[in-house]
Amino acid sequence: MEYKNPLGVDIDLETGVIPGAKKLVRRLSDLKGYFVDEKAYEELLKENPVVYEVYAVEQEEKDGDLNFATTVLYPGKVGREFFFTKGHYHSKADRAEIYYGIKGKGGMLLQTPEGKAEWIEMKPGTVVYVPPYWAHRTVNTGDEPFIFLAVYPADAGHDYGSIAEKGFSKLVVEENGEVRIVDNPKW
Ligand code: S6P
Ligand code: ZN
Repeated sequence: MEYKNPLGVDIDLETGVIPGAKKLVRRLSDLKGYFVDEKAYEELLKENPVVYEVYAVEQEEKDGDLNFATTVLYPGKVGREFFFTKGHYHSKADRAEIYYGIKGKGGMLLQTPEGKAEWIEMKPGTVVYVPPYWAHRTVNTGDEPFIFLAVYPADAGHDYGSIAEKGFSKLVVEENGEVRIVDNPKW
């Protein structure tokens, strides 16, 4: 029997960086078609800001093993919609996930394949359980980076297809200085 080596790493709780992790950067240009206000999207695209970064420590895609990753989701809006991650189902749809809030303010939109949506607010210390079969997207509703840790099965995979096409049934927007969860007119 070959055993893997255990590993301990210290997440920088101010920046979300995991030393030695694989870094992924998502700019606004990677989120084409995701925001409802297309005019506001084209306008902000001139600056093409970084929307989020992911620091992932991933294993081979085998059942029983675990991956973990931090996400640093920057503050900002496209029109009235707050910056968010793409959002996905897991390719193995029955794989669950745990999120843990580290810094900043935001929340998670979750959705079943039938379109039933839930919004869960997150702050440092919040644990969110993502049950099997629910799509999940995080949203930064604050004015500083929203940083969190995700722990997920190594064989979960990411299925971005249907969210890229249809989005979520709800939008997270700012209305008169308040965070509101409203119906997605394009759903
Ligand atoms: C992986 C986990 C997170 C996200 C990350 C970026 O299962 O849910 O690490 O990958 O927050 O979001 P997305 O939707 O672009 O993968
Ligand atoms: Zn996931």
